[in-house]
Amino acid sequence: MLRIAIQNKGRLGEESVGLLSRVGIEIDTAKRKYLSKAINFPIEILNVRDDDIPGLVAENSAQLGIVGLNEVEEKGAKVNIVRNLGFGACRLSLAIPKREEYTGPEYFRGKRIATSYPRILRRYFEGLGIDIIPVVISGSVEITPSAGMADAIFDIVSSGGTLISNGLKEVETVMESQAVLVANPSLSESDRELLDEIEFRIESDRISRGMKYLLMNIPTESLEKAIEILPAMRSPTVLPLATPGWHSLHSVVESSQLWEKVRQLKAIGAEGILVLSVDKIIL
Ligand code: PRT
Ligand code: ZN
Repeated sequence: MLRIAIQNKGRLGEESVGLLSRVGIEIDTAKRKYLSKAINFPIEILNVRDDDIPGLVAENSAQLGIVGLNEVEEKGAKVNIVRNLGFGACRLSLAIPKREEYTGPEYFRGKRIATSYPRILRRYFEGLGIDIIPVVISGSVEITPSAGMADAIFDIVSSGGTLISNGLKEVETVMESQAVLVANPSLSESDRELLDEIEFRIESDRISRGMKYLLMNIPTESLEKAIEILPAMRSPTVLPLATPGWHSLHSVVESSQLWEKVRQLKAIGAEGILVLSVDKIIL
């Protein structure tokens, strides 16, 4: 049976369950156990700490996993990165006390840098030929400079609020990260087929999330202009209304462009505009 490892709680847990549910892999969240079977897809869900996911997938205890790219890189696990999943975005950055003057990466020569990501940190400075002193710590990295335990930190940043409230400033971004779907490199034929199906569904979900379905009535003389405003997947659907001189127009637009398109359509006489969410788009 194909098995997918996801974070049991934390920042990625809920989003991982949400993504699986949107692609038709439902888990009974009321009784989320260490190992549970999906209700409607031949897959088992393994709920674990995020640190364990790269290793479990590399050892084939789970064939798939959802985990931050930062964890995959740090563990150096032999897994295939199948795709980005568009959530859990963050970066791994170097930060120093804000009163310090930053002079470029040379600043860090001989400095103590606290981190939970020693492997990525070492690799970065080895690449630059700069010797540093890693101070490995598993949590609360941001307090180490003020506690006199380190001169700088190398940690995950998303909004940057934690750095600011600890009197630190971000000076180098070493890596961008987000949640990724990972797979064991030697999947069986049947697991490969299931992964293809999951990937196909994730892609449909991704496309549809940024789209809205638009329906409106449009005066027939404005039809051509309306079709120019709305570049649909092939072309918009146009249906004559019972009232002469009017048509109904259906199309799909990117959410980010919705209000601009609505403004343009109203300007050419569109009426009764309906905006609907798109559940899935299968191209
Ligand atoms: O218990 P378990 O080991 O499973 O969880 P964990 O505590 O190790 O991980 P968790 O749940 O905190 O994070 C899981 C993954 O979420 C990380 O590996 C990243 O890929 C991703 N992620 C995204 C983040 C953040 N954003 C983030 N902001 N992980 C941690 N943070 C921390 C950051 O270090 C800072 O201390 O959140 C704090 C707030 O960040 P700011 O910059 O918004 O203030
Ligand atoms: Zn963790």
